[in-house]
Amino acid sequence: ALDCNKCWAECLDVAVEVALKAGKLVQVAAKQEKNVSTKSTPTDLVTEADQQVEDLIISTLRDRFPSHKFIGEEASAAGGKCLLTDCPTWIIDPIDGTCNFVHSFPMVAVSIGFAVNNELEFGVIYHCFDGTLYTARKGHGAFCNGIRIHVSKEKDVSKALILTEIGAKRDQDTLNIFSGNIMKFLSAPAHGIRIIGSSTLALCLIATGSAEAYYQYGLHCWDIAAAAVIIREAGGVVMDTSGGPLDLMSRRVVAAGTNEMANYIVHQLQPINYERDDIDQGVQK
Ligand code: 2AM
Ligand code: CA
Ligand code: CA
Ligand code: CA
Repeated sequence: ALDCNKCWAECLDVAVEVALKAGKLVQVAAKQEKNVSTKSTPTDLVTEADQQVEDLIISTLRDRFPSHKFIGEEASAAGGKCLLTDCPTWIIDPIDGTCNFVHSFPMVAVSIGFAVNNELEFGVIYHCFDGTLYTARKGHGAFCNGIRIHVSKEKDVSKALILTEIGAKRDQDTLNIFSGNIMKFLSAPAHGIRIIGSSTLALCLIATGSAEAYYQYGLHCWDIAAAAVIIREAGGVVMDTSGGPLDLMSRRVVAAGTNEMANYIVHQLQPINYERDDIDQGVQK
C-alpha cells in the first residue's frame, strides 16, 4: 500500500485551518440571537448555527478531498446509518455543547476526527470560547496550542476528579443509572465529579491531566473520534465501558490517564447497552 504518512499530515494541516475557520463562525453566532429547536428529545437542542458550521466544514473539506467520506452530526440527522469503512473518513461535530452554546456557558467546541482503514489517524478540537486548540496525530504526540500535553498519572480513585455527561435523554432508566453510577459508586471515593456539557472538551481535560477519568453512555462517534486520538497520544487510555477495546459506534466510553484508573471505573459502572439500531443519526455520503 502507498505510504500516505505525508498525505495524512497534510490533511491534519487542513483540519486545523478548517477548525479555526469554523470556530470563528461559532464565535460570531454566539453573539447573535439564536434560532433554537429540538431534535430527539425536548432537551436535545439544535440551532441554525450547528447546520451552518457543519456545512462550512464539510464543503471546505470536500472541495479539498473529493474522494473522502464524511460523517457529520447534522448531515446525519437526515437518516441512514453511521458507517465507518476503510476509506479516508472525516468524523465531525460542528458544535459540541449546543446546550452550552444556547446558554452562553463557555464550553463549546468544534471537533474534527479522521480515520483510515477503520483506525483513527488524527483529531483536532477547537475550544471556541477561549481559543484553545487541541491536536494529535497517531504516533506524533498530543498538543494544546502547539505545546505537548500529558495525562494524569494518578492510579488511585481517592485522588481523582471524574468527569461525565448526562446527555439529552431524561427517561427513568437513564436517570436511575446515571444517578446510581455517580451517587453510589463514584462520588464517594473521588475528590470530585464534574459535568461540563461538552464531551469533546471533557475528554481534552483528560488529555491535559486536569481530570483523571471520564465515562459516558449515549455519546456518538463524532463526540469521541478526535478526542480518542488526543487522549491516546497524551499517554492515556480510551476503552469501552466493558473494559474491551473502544468501538466508535458503541455509544459508550471510558477514558483515563492510567489503565488502573480506567479499570476501576469500568468495574464500578452499571452497564447500559445501546443497540446499534439506537444510532438514530449518521449517514455515509
Ligand atoms: P452536542 O452538543 O454536540 O449535541 C454529552 O452531554 C454530549 O451529548 C454533549 O457533548 C452534547 O453534544 C450532547 N447533548 C445533547 N443534548 C444535550 C443536553 N441537553 N445537555 C448536554 N449535552 C447534550
Ligand atoms: Ca446535537
Ligand atoms: Ca456532541
Ligand atoms: Ca453537535
